[in-house]
Amino acid sequence: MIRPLIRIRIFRSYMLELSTNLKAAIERRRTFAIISHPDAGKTTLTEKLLLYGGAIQEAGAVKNRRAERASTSDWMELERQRGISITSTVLQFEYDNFHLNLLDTPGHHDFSEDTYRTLTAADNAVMLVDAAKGLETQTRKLFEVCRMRDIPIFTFINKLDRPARDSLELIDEIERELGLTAYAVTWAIGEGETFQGIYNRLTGNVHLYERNPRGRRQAEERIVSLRNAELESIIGEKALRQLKEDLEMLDGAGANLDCEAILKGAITPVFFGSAMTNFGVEPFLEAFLEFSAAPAAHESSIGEILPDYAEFSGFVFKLQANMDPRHRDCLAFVRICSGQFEKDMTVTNARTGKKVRLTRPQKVFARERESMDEAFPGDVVGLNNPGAFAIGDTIYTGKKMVYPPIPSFSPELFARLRNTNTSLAKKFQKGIAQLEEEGAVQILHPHLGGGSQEPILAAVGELQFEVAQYRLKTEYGVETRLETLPYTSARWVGAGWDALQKGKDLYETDVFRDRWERPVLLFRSKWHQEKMEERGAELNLTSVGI
Ligand SMILES: Nc1nc2c(ncn2[C@@H]2O[C@H](COP(=O)(O)OP(=O)(O)OP(=O)(O)O)[C@@H](O)[C@H]2O)c(=O)[nH]1
Ligand SMILES: [Mg+2]
Repeated sequence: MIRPLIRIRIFRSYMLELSTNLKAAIERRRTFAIISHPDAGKTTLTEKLLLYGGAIQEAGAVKNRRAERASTSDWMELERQRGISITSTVLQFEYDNFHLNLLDTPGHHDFSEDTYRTLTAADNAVMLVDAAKGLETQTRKLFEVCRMRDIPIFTFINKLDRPARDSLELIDEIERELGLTAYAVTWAIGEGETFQGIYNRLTGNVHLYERNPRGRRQAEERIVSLRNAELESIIGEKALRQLKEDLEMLDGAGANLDCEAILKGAITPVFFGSAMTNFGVEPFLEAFLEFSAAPAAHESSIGEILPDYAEFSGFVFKLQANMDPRHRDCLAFVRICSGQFEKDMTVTNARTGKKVRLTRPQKVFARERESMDEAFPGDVVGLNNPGAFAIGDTIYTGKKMVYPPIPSFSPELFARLRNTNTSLAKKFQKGIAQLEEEGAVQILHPHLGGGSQEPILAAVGELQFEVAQYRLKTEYGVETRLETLPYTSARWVGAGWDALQKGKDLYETDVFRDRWERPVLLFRSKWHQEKMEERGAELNLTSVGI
């Protein structure tokens, strides 16, 4: 029999050990999203980071030729056919005693809602820039989202193996257009045909690489100090002269690599390289781990929640069904914000107030998953509890709390989907409900009135319709026909149904319900929308449902 005092001591030392474990686990975690305009090379860089992290033995290509391995993160068949990312992907891997959660996002504007949701789960962003193109529209927009959250932003200037714009000019463009200081951590030696490697300003070393077919394996690397007298004969007199001139300019610019400023997102460390040939990938990863933010505090309804808060909490930022054709289930992706996560733990869903036992948590690696027993703040876990979760849900133990909602986008395109085979009505409905739940597309239901009572699809971009049709066909076996509708915008009625029913003239506006039974008005022109906003101030119209 253990005496009470000793029991308390044992309990205290057990709690102390738990909190020390938690702190150490948090320190080891880095959670980051890769963002940019389409085609800058996010999925390719993701693949190479996995290669250097030892998570894959051979890197696949985005547009794989026959018999060639496909990239890990573009797992969906349509992504592989098109060579673009459609949905964000979660990948976990280890590197040098760090535990990384990488989120590869789609760059295409039509999928930006998915990208924005995924960004809420990231503590750091890696912004890719195509060296030939410089900053592009989507990159600028996504940068602004990161800036609003003040997260550290690392810039990787990619595709140096192809003709590129002047490096100093690119740095200048980032500083001018994004209004932040850019500090070049690595610098390209040559470009296009003459791209030989990079210089690392942190170590004073030159990294020279050998190319291998599409960079399937780690690049053979030779590291030489800038001070080594043989460097000139290795890289050539012209390249060395250019490098020294550039470095003088950079040093003259006088910026410092201030850790605090990086963590606040005021300085972006810049790296040059080529994800395809693996040049500069490892020096980038090493510096990223040194300067990036570990999981930090999150705002909540009960104040700031620190990651080492003893109670578990997290939020659902993504749902995805049918990733594994053998299971055909739906996974909820949860970003853990505080406390230790354990298999079989019981949490409360703040939206429904229901308790849920998390019996089958999964570690996610693109479409692959494996069961897991524990996870820590910063980690993304996959939960398989059918119907229990919606995007934006907060789950917690202990005191009731809610994390801020995840913003949704205002749809601008509307269409009706017709099921061409009525005997498949059930499957069609199931598929539509699933796409709605995932937020792959929004579904609106007509409210009373004459005309068709069929639900309609609402999207930010055309490609969302295409993906919906494709997924209905491949995942549910339902062929559909798309009929576009003449609406141009939607507004949610913040004041609710009562206000709407007080007999306002709706000026040819149609009334719909969203999945949460909230009233939505669809307009046939900007003019109609503005007129309604002007005359119906008491309806409190908003561009998204809140
Ligand atoms: N030459 C060259 N091509 C590259 C490099 N990195 C990526 N690419 C190619 O650029 C194309 C787009 O690459 P992705 O990795 O799919 O780009 P992404 O940013 O993931 O594109 P989305 O996800 O669709 O926004 C592919 O054909 C890649 O092979 C590079 O370093 N050099
Ligand atoms: Mg991609």
